[in-house]
Amino acid sequence: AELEQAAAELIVALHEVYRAESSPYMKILLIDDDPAVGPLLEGLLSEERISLTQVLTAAEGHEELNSGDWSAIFVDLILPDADGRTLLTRIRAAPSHRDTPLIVLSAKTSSLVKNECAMYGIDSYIEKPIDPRTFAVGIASVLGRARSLQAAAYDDSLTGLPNRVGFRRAFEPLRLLAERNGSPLSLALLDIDHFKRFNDDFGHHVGDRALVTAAQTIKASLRHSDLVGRWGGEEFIIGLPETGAKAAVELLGRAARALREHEDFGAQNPMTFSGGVTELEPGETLDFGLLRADQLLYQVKRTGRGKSIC
Ligand code: GH3
Ligand code: MG
Ligand code: MG
Ligand code: MG
Repeated sequence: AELEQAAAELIVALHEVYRAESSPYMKILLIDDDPAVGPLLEGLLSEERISLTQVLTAAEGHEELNSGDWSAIFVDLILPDADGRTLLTRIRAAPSHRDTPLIVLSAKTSSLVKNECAMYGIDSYIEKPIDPRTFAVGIASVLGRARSLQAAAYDDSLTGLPNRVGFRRAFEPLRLLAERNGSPLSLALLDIDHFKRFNDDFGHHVGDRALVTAAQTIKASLRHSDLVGRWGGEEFIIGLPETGAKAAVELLGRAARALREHEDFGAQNPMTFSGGVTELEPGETLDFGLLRADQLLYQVKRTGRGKSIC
């Protein structure tokens, strides 16, 4: 029992690591010949999870642009070897930086210059000397956008659950751990029943909200150590560590009941799902398990829906 407890704690810790990793860590590039600006920005952004790289010339800036996937870029207009505006053109021309939040820092206050910068598609123009309060206001929304651009890579924006990429990433350590400990690991693929009808009856907007409710309800009725993701439209995927297929089916029964009894749906419009559950054999990959889970799910759909089988 003590071992089981330790294993459960380890799995929860792994989830925490995943969450910490996927809560976006921002890499910011600062191209500015004033060495004091870097530490100043770092101080002002101390609440954010960032790493800041400062280069002092346009030439170095060019190099960094090629090498890094930056979350946001700050450019000073007056650089020793070039006009910063040539950098702006270059940044927006690069496919990888077309949407990257771009902020100009400059002592130039002429509206002519500001308008020109606006045409390059910059997100914010901050005058030097940097006033901390103006900076905070100007930068909050820009960094918010940088953060959500990054979060989009791993999390589904509607439900907040890991998306396909996020699930794959978080599932891998669970799989390796189960393999090493020789402990069971189950995989479930769920699909909401007749969801098209739900949309047709209530509209897409209500449908979206129902998906969020379904995601939250399913997640809340499982264990902290279970990993729940959104696999596609109205499909969810679940990794259940320390759980054999039969036990996983029982747990899904609990989730199904919670959904059935949820006040948002009720007896008139019960929300049900069908599920395919399989236990991964040691050495089996996620995709291999998915194949089986998908076949089982199809079988449930064909034979009446509303339950999970293994
Ligand atoms: P079945 O029981 O066979 O799964 O029936 P179904 O209607 O759920 O299956 P189908 O795959 O035919 O349709 C899935 C529906 O889910 C269609 C699509 O409009 C809806 N859907 C998928 N993603 C979303 C979403 O993000 N929001 C909303 N509102 N609907 C979605
Ligand atoms: Mg300068
Ligand atoms: Mg479907
Ligand atoms: Mg469906």
